[in-house]
Amino acid sequence: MMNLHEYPAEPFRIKSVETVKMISREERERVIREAGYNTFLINSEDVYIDLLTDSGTNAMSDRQWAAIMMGDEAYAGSRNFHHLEKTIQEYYGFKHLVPTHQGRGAENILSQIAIKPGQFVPGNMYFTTTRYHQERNKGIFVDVIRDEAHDATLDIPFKGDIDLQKLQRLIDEKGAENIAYVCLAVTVNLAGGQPVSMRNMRDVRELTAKYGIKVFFDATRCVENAYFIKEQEEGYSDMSIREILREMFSYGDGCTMSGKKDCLVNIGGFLCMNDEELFEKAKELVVVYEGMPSYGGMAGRDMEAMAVGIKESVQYEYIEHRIKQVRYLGEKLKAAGIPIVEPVGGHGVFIDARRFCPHIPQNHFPAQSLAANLYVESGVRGMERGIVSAGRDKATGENHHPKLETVRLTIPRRVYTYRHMDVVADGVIRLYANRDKIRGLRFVYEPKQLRFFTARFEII
Ligand code: PM9
Repeated sequence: MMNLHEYPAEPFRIKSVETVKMISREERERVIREAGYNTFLINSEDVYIDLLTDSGTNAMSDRQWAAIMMGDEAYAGSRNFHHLEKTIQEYYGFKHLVPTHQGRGAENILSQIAIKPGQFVPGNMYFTTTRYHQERNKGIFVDVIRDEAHDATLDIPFKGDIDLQKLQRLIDEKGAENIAYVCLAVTVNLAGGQPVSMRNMRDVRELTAKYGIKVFFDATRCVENAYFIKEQEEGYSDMSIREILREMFSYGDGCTMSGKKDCLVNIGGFLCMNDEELFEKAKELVVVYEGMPSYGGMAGRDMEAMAVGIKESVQYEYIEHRIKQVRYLGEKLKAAGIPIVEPVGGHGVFIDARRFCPHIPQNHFPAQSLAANLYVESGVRGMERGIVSAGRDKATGENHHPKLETVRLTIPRRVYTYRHMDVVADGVIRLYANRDKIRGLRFVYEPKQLRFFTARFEII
């Protein structure tokens, strides 16, 4: 039995609501067929509980909406830029800020200025857009996450850690001059939102410093990572989330950030760095791809809301509720025998499609089909995070075959209640009872880049 006292009530009151509706099962069957069995292609009006992503789906606070009215939309030198810059310096500790329209805008610029053709970019598991920009700039991504991260069944802390031996081996084999930088993601999205320990960050810093290799964080879910450190790593329980964040980022040279997640806003991102020369290069490119260095890809009002969001995100009550609400859904599913990635990570629960649908081979896209079937069963929209998301090897054209074949039920921040989580769990449990009826899929349209967004399928 789950102890409900472990799960704190929502640390907010609800001031504005958005009505959701459930369409009939027959309608959902039509909708998913017309969407080519890709949950990205469903209209949100046809979704009852939307767990596609935690990206840009945050509910902003009254203070953030008030900040929107404080937008200074000057083309140059907006006061909101200075507020955001100061907030990032204080809360994250990086010197320079380059605002972008979202995370991939920052990845685009960083990859262009920091990767020379043929250089290797070690990282703790790939992320779709991150690897895309690395490869587009002729970098070679190398996965140096610890092996355990690829095993859905292992319930151990800090599965996002970098394997230092793998990193050392790469440096020895390729030469430090052939490593562009280390990309250190906190948390690791595709491993199930798994955190990285402070100790590992410190060790990675120590190792790379010996060779003069830079470390860039993918800071997208850094606050969630900080919570896990406070909860689970020795020596950190008395430190504030804010202090933990500062220590984390002291082990890096900069970061890319999708503000649509842990900055609690709906749009925006940034690139940060301490190095003056790199900053000059980044500013030269931001005017090409985004906008003036003082707004990049964001409106003044959005920078203001982001500055407020960063401050709210480190409040303990907020982040404790956030992590525990996700855990609640995971524990409910586990108690019903549903195979999920363990332990439950920061931003969502990942259903293990290999064990849910053992009758469907990976080449027939079990997770893609499971996500489509869950939508029909319950009106809940999740997302495939498996072979379809992994795409093809650039050199050989063959499909990557990730060990993790999952459906991600991603929880937007401050949007849904525990009762919604109950409804989601009930839907998954019903589908599990009928799992043998789920069938594999094949492509009818496969885009060349980031195929998962717009691919279409049919039932085999
Ligand atoms: N993540 C997500 O749903 C949205 C795009 S993929 C459906 O998980 C990391 C760790 C991310 C991320 C986006 C980005 C890119 C970088 N790193 O979406 O461009 O999870 O703001 O950020 C998504 P943007």
